[in-house]
Amino acid sequence: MRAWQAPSVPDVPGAAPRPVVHDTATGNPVDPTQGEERAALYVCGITPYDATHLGHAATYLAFDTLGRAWRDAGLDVEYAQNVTDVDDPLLERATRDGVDWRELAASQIDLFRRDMESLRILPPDDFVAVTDEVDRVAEAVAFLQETGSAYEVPTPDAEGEDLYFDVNHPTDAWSLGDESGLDRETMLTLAAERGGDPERPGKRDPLDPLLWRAARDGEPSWDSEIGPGRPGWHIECSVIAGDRLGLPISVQGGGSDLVFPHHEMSAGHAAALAHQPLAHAFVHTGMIAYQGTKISKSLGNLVTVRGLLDDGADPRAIRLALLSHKYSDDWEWFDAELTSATTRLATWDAWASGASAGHADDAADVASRIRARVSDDLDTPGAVAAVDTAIAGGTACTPELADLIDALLGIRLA
Ligand code: 5CA
Ligand code: ZN
Repeated sequence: MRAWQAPSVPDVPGAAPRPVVHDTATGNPVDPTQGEERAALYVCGITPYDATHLGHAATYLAFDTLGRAWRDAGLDVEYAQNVTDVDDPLLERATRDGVDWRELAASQIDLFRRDMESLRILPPDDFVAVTDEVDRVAEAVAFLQETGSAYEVPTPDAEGEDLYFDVNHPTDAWSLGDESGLDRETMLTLAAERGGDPERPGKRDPLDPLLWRAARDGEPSWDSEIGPGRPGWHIECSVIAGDRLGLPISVQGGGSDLVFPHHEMSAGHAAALAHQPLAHAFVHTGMIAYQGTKISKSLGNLVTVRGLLDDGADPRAIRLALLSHKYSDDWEWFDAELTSATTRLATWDAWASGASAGHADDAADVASRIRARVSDDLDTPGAVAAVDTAIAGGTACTPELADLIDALLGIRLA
């Protein structure tokens, strides 16, 4: 599927250090490329049933920053992102609003593209709709069934049977808990909250996730070698990541709400399919809250990128507001965030346009400092502070320094 238009990224002379990121699975900082020249990134994409909110924006901005840091370090980056364009929340919203689910998805994907473009987020090389990959998912599920990792659960309300993944079937590259490190009780709670169905009768283990949902009346379905139905959630990401990037990838990314069950189970599926770990690192962004609770389409406490832009916000200020927080922290959005980012941006713009004279000798040191901060687990607040300090200390903004700020922070100063 078409992604969105790429922003220009200046090539900046000099070398940046290779980025190190925090891996959720081990709890350690790692170079997820393991010294290779190629970095393969998969980020879990949207379920397109409502507008892009600031939580989404912050998540895609964090991985945009990682992509920029890798490029600045001279690596070849390959990036794939899915769109969950058939799943329960989307179908439920379409039914509630009396619209066709395909039209709802198409319109929200379009909005997402526009928002990503406004924020100058680097597009993925492969932007993949799950509805375009149904055959591949069915093929993978058939393989899992043949090799003993998938099994049927009696499904009286469908013609065929739903298929589930057996989390206890041995694989050589994964066992339950490897990615999330959670205890079983927490897993059960999270599975119930995040799209799982631990109460469903007939499963071998309550934690076993759905791989394939047999066709029901009134639900979309596709004919396939395993009968008519539609993909489960986690398998889509395992299949798309493996097909587009090859396993193991460098980074599997998404918000921390995906640590369990989504990334845990995606890793389990990948291991059962390919005898490979899904990723060298699992990188998670914190959850952004608004009015005291996590921003969520289902909760409805949305601050959308579109809404802020329509109210006149400079997209660079939205970007700067988000970059002023550490990607992995949970934090709360206050309307004042935008006000202070707008003020900061005006100061930066005036500085870059040479409004105040300064000394250029240490501009290169400032550039090194920004590079060092970003490559250290994407410390964008540190990079923002480095610019603030440079301005306060009377450093002039050279064209090279402005280019570096653009290349790494994605902000083109006036
Ligand atoms: N389609 C699935 C992933 S395969 C999905 O989670 N879609 S989503 O639309 O619900 O979320 C898209 C991305 O935004 C995910 O990476 C999710 O972890 C992240 N996200 C959702 N809410 C927030 C939030 N409040 N703060 C930060 N990131 C968030
Ligand atoms: Zn995903």
